Amino acid sequence: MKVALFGYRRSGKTTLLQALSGLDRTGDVVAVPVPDRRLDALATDASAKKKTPVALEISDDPAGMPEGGGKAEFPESLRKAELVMIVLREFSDPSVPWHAEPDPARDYDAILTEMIVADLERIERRLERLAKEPNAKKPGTPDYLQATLFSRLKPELEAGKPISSAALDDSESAMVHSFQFLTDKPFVVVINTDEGKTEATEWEGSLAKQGVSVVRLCAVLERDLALMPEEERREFIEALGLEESARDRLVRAVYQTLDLVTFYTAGEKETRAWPLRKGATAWKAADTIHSDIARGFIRAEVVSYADFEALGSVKECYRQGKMRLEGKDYVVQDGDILHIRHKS
Ligand SMILES: Nc1nc2c(ncn2[C@@H]2O[C@H](COP(=O)(O)OP(=O)(O)O)[C@@H](O)[C@H]2O)c(=O)[nH]1
Ligand SMILES: [Mg+2]
Repeated sequence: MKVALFGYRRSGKTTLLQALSGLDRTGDVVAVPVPDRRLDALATDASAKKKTPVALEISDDPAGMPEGGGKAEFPESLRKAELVMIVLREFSDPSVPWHAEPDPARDYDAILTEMIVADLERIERRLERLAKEPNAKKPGTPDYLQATLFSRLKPELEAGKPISSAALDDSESAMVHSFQFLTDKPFVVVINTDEGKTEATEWEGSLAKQGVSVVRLCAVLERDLALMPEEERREFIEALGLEESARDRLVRAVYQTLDLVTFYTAGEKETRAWPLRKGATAWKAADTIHSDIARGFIRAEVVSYADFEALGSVKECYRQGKMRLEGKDYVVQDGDILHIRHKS
């Protein structure tokens, strides 16, 4: 699960990455394990030697968007990411220079505009190439489809609309995805604010209505929390009247925005959590584990998490007939514990 941070310089991106990873020094890419109580319970039940949570691979943006104009540079890691976490600064701190009065809505618009311009340039370049391509004039060819699709997207971008808001069918989406456009990606917006400013603004509400999750946090506070020993941290979180750390809230926002569920494979050697697109089938789950397992797919043994929780162990679920055999097209449910029977 690749996630990229983006935002202005000094908006707190690197601090946020430290908060997420619990490391005071980070490289440009950090693996952030998703905290998962269900995985803990399953690993204990299986006496697992190894427990592997889902990991978000989060890349920093070392350059950052330049303040006060100047062309933004979009790193390769951002192009490759499945989701962009846009960090907006709201905290006021005279010791950290900033280009203007903090205004997350203004900065979001500026960032979105830069991304739209970058996508537009890409589309224009491609359309110029296609104009010289005889195939692009022959209906039914991939070049023709691309030329028609991109000609349709161009005015949308020119009107300031992100690609993600365009209505595309499956094959069009796939074509668009392969170009790694920036505004094709889902966003999670992080408002980096002063301690205790938890009240969402009207603007944030309107973003949420567009399907963009917004998380408010104070990156410096979260980083300090993340660097504390576990017990101390818990006391602190309680003392501050917080229910959960921002890391948990952010991970949830990413999961929601990407429309993911988690399924599990439970074993003594390894018990593992896997992310899967909501609505995906058992075959897709098998393919997530290994393409060989998908190729040899026979049946999926499925135990639902609710049954595991009620009976306390996977073995007991099997004993009491709570294991179901499902075929390739079974739609995997969040929390399902799968064992894929396959030909090798
Ligand atoms: N007061 C305050 N300072 C912050 C906060 N987040 C980051 N900073 C400070 O702002 C400066 C820039 O942060 P950094 O994470 O390096 O920003 P980046 O350029 O976006 O990576 C650092 O001195 C941070 O300590 C915050 O929530 N509150
Ligand atoms: Mg930085």
